[in-house]
Amino acid sequence: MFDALGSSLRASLRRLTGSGRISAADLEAGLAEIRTSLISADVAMPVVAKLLDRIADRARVSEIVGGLGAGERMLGILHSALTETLGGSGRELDLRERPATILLLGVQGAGKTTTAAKLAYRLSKDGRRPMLVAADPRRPAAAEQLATLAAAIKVPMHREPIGTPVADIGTRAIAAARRLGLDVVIIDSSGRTTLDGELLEELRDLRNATKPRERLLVLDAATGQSALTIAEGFQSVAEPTGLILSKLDGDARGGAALSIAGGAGIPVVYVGTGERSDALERFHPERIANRILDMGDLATLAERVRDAEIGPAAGPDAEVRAKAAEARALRGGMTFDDLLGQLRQMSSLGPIGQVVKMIPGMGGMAEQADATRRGR
Ligand SMILES: Nc1nc2c(ncn2[C@@H]2O[C@H](COP(=O)(O)OP(=O)(O)OP(=O)(O)O)[C@@H](O)[C@H]2O)c(=O)[nH]1
Ligand SMILES: [Mg+2]
Repeated sequence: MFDALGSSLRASLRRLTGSGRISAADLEAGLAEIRTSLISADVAMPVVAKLLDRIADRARVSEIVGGLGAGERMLGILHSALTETLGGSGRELDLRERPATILLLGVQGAGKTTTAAKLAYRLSKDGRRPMLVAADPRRPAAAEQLATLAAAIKVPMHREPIGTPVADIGTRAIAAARRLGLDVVIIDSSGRTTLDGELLEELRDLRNATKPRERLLVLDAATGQSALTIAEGFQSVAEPTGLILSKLDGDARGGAALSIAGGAGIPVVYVGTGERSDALERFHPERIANRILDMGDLATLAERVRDAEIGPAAGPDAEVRAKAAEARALRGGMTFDDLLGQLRQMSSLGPIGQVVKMIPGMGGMAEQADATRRGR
């Protein structure tokens, strides 16, 4: 993800800052190039406009024109404009209630059920005790799918016979979670190809009965800008508190994430990057901006390493070692041993292409390697 957007933005930046000094005309030309990069990566027009305004304002304020060190400052400006457009400081889920209730919403096939399992897996790794709830009153297959996923990640699941009203499923599930001493209830609702009245009514019932503090709208990144229309459709009945962008692994150009995060007015809390239950990442706007600009994302890489090292096979001091490695990585002082340790863990970290790009400067190298392979 973000490959095409990242490489064309970086190319514009290199051309703009190659001479070390930027004239007013250079800046205009640079902004025009950045605009083209964004549009060809499929970033929605209002988001393009917002981003360019931010860049232009900051460039003027910092009097970048004519100054020395313009390259670094321009990179800094682009980075902070991207971070802000992607949602600023990001957002944590509010899980203070006991049990905390999370309702997952979305149109058919958006990735709700898969995401419900991913979220349960992540929360149980974080020391929570989640329960999954199948709240599709019509399709037996929906509950079956959730049951299979729940069994694989060893998380309890609540289901009721077909035809049970969703409000009853919700309230009984919460009561069961309380009885079992579970602290998070994740409700997987049913999807529909269109946002018809029946679906919206069902969601309203479910919301009224369960009063979920978190109502997370799952949007398929591959649907691009139409995801924004879907988000609007859910606004009146569910008032989503956060977005989860699924299938970001398929968003090669990277425009969808930027369009949705910058255009929906609802913070993105997680992104799905694959079909496996561990393919869910917290959405940190700043880290994503790092990745787009090939400044690496060592923080996310370090978290993945820690998650992998604290798996069941890890030794007693695994957490201590992982924390030390994380601290070194964040200071930029990753040692060869750390890197070696990480290479050994590679299979548990996810696809190697995704991992390599989190290392500063490696995104560009991966592109060069691709280009060489293709004989360019
Ligand atoms: N590559 C990839 N595939 C995903 C991701 N999230 C979900 N999928 C796939 O998308 C398809 C639909 O996912 P579901 O979780 O069943 O979607 P849903 O919203 O529950 O669908 P309905 O219940 O029918 O409305 C499945 O084949 C998933 O494996 C992701 O982050 N990456
Ligand atoms: Mg489903």
